[in-house]
Amino acid sequence: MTDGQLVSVLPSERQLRLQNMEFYAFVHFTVNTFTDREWGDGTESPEIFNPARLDANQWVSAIKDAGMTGLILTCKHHDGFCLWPSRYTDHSVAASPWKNGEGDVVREVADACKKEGISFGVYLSPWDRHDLRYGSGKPYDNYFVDQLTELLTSYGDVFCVWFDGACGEGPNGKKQNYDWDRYYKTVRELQPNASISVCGPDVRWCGNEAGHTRESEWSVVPRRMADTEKVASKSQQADDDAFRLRPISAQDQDLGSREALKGETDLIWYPAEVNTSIRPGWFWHASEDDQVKPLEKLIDIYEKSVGGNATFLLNIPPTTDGLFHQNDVARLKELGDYIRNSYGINLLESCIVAEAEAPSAGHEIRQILKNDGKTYYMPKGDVNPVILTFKWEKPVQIDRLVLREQLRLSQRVERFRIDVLQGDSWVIKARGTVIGHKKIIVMDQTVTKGLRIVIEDSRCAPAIQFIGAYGPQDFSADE
Ligand code: FUL
Repeated sequence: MTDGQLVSVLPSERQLRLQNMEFYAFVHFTVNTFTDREWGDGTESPEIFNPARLDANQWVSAIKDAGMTGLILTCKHHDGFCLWPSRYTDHSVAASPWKNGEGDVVREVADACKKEGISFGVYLSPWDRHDLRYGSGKPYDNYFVDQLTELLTSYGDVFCVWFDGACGEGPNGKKQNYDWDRYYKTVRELQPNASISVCGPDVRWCGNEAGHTRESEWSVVPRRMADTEKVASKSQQADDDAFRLRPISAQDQDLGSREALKGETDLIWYPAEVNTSIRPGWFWHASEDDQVKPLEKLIDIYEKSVGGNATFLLNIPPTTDGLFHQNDVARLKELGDYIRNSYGINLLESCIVAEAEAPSAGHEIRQILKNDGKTYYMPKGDVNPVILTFKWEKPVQIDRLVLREQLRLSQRVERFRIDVLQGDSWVIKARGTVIGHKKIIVMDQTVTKGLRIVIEDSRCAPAIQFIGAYGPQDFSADE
């Protein structure tokens, strides 16, 4: 494919919106919380569900403190228990002692989100181990679509519908061939702004649940990455032969380089989401109260996911009380404080020189120092390398850089380097590959009076939307 063809693959508005949300919460809550299990088998009695102190405002306030922008609730997990009083089953909160069967967790969470300006999303597990219709074909599809319709029409705006591919039925288990097209049509009709994630066309599973990220995360990938049946089985072995191409897997390290795209004829914009839990399990277990991920680990995942051209979906499981545990709440606050403190003031706004070697076909260089999402610098003509130079009157201390591309012009940058001024010479400080929505570059603390971004390779001309430089200014040096 030519460079022109590669950069003609563009995100939809809903994909751009989701990518801009960057960091949002997963909340896993169901009967498993009360049985101390990760997967329920569908035989749990609704009698056990009684989160006496449930307070969705506490959840929302904690995720806000972390700097998150949305919350996706497991409205129904694999065990089939519904957190809302669904008209289509009696296996729900309506049959539980919680609020005498008058409660609705989905409503409480959706309302708490709305009040605080947090977007609300729903997880509805296709795999249902309770409902007898599962495995029957159309009758189950009807049930699933009815439930989806309830969720998408009764609780206000939904930013994301998260379809999980997990199914542990095994070879002798029930087999339900989901009518994905019908599910997608329902979502598009009822909530056109909602992203359909993972087993869906808008957002791609990153390939693991441990928070591992790729060095070079491309959003332009072969269309066959979105083959739902293969994503659903979480292994893409299926029949790649049919494509007469190398097999492709959600776990592959390289999904979008020129090399990886050789021979591909059909590409899509399909950005990655990194999903992991703040604890070892997705659901709450008292035994894991002291296993909340360390702050450094969460910072690392944040900087490599949000700062690695992916979104970050971090799970926090409420306890049997219906509250986030104090250890999780404290860690979320620490993470949010770190993000706010580290990426608050863009040191480049105070530079005295901000110049590009080539004139811009987009906006002036100073305009990309404000993170408004709209502007971009793009060199006029065929320029390589593309060099952007910044100088300060007095030395500054830098330990983090943020680069962003203008995604409305696709993902273009393939290789870049960062130089800093030491005395009168430019010294290479860091190297990187892709940028995409956001690249965070963590460097040793450097005191300098100059910074250079050198784009060494890109697909057509790069369109740089934002550059930020950050670091604590508590140093004493003349440089
Ligand atoms: C997996 C599920 O089996 C886990 O329980 C959890 O919901 C995770 C996010 O996805 O496929």
